[in-house]
Amino acid sequence: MGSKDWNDKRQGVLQRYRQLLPVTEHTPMVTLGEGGTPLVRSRRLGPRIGCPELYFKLESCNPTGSFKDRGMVVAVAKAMEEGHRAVLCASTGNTAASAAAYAAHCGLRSYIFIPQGYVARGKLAQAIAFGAIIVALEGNFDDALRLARQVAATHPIALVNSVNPHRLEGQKTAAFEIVDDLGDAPDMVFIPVGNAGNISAYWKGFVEYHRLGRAQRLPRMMGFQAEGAAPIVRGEPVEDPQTVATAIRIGNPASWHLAVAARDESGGTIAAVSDDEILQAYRLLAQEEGIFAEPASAAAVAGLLRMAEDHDLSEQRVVCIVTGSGLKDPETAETIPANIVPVAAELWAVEKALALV
Ligand code: AN7
Repeated sequence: MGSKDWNDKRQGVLQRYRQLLPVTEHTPMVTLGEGGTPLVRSRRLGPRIGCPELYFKLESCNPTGSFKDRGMVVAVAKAMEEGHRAVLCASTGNTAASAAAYAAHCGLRSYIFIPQGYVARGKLAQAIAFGAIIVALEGNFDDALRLARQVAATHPIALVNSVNPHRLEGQKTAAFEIVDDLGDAPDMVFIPVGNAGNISAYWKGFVEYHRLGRAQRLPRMMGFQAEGAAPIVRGEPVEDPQTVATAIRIGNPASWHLAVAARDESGGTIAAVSDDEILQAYRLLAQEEGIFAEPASAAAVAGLLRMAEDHDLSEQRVVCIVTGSGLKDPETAETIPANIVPVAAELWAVEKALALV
């Protein structure tokens, strides 16, 4: 890899892909270093499940620890270009953390609507640190999004949820990077589905690169919802969605139709995985690969593990999207039985505790 390539990856999403984004001469070229995330080849999990060519796209390496930064940098830059002084979003946590970060970077106010009691601690910590005004609603994400849309419709505040098309534009750049790294699109992309924006954005990105001739083929989009929050799988909104993966605790996704189109046009699937499968995948990913993902991201890995049981993946090039960092959600990590041994601060005691003597 030459030094030019190295620089490219650190330019930020707006600069690196400006030709394929809604960038004008008036767009502020903002960046916190988003994008250019690693595509890491599996060393243990892939070979073990009969999928020797498995990669993880580490979106957890973005500035606020999730893929949201790719779309947020575009949405916030366009909000500034349009003269807005404030941004607003509903969020299960990651969108909030990202909106608050880019708003702080640009000197905008940020308003964040969250479902009270259902946002992981790390995400809330970020929103607080970035100085967002946080509205904790007695309702779920779907209530928060409904109210955010109503407020943005009647006040001069930019709505930066993925119903804002600039968000999906930014997020599609992750698909560009995968093709840039592999030289072509993979056979399958495994990805968690919540509000259904990201699966739609990836598909848009792959299709655009294919049209431009930068990819020779298109992947199958394999999306996964949590069983207790699986409206697309059931074919109807879920009134009271529940899952350990709070990021995707969403009952009525805004990009429902786009996600179904991505599934059908790509010949893929959208299926549900249980919380037990999510937590098992969460642990495996950490302990077999050294990748600490949040539970929502593990839903995609859970989907892959299940598919590997009755499908031949030996000739398939597979990419699994690690959408957010495990550090976001320390409560879930603390459910894993820990190897913590209390020992006196003496050499003999340490050696004894480790069974070395
Ligand atoms: C880690 O932050 O909806 O299907 O408000 O945080 O595009 O919604 C987060 C979603 C997957 C699902 N993985 O993506 C929010 C929010 C993580 C996430 C998803 C989310 P979409």
